[in-house]
Amino acid sequence: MMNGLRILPGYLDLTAQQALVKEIRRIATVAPLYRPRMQGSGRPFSVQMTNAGPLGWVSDESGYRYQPHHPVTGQPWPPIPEPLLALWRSLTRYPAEPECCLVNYYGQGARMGLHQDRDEEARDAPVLSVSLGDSAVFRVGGPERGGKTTSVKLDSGTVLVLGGAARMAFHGIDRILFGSSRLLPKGGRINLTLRRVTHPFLAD
Ligand code: MD3
Ligand code: FE
Repeated sequence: MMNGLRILPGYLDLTAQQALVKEIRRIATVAPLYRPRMQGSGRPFSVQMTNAGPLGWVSDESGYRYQPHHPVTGQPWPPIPEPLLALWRSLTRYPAEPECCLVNYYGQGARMGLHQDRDEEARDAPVLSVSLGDSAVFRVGGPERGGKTTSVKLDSGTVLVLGGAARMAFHGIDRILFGSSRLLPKGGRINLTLRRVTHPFLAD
């Protein structure tokens, strides 16, 4: 499909998926899910979010950024669960740990418009994504808005690795097939995205 895009359907078995859901429940107890707001308009996202790791991705009227604390509670984000660090080490050859695990929760009707991930300094680092729960219709294009796009269904347990050219591809979630999985008792979809934010080996 595109250079650097690896789609690994069924990479995580049911046991591994259930273990990750437990970890996310623990994260959400410390760092509750909240609804970020759009840059400028302040309109709330349909997706709810939280983070783990030294830096969390947040968005509000003033824009997108990474910051070390939860925007509502002011508390530091909890650590990235070990099984996710292990996944990063085994699927990327990146010589440093991820700094952000963004947790996206999609309830019924939630979606994410086409965008690029460009808030990170470490653009050489791949992005790793894990899908859990209800299936999603994922759309991926090229490096320019308005280019050709293709749709891929992401089922629970699918892992995506986005390196090379794919790292800067436009992408989004068109819709969730609500009720398609029984992993989450109340339905919906969780996406975990691991990212390196700062350039490693360079002092700030
Ligand atoms: C392709 N999340 O958090 S994950 C995001 O399912 C985001 O919640 C979507 O886009 C979700 O920024 C898509 C798959 C994904 C993640 C990062 C990418 C695809 C990507 C970065 C570059 C290209
Ligand atoms: Fe993205």
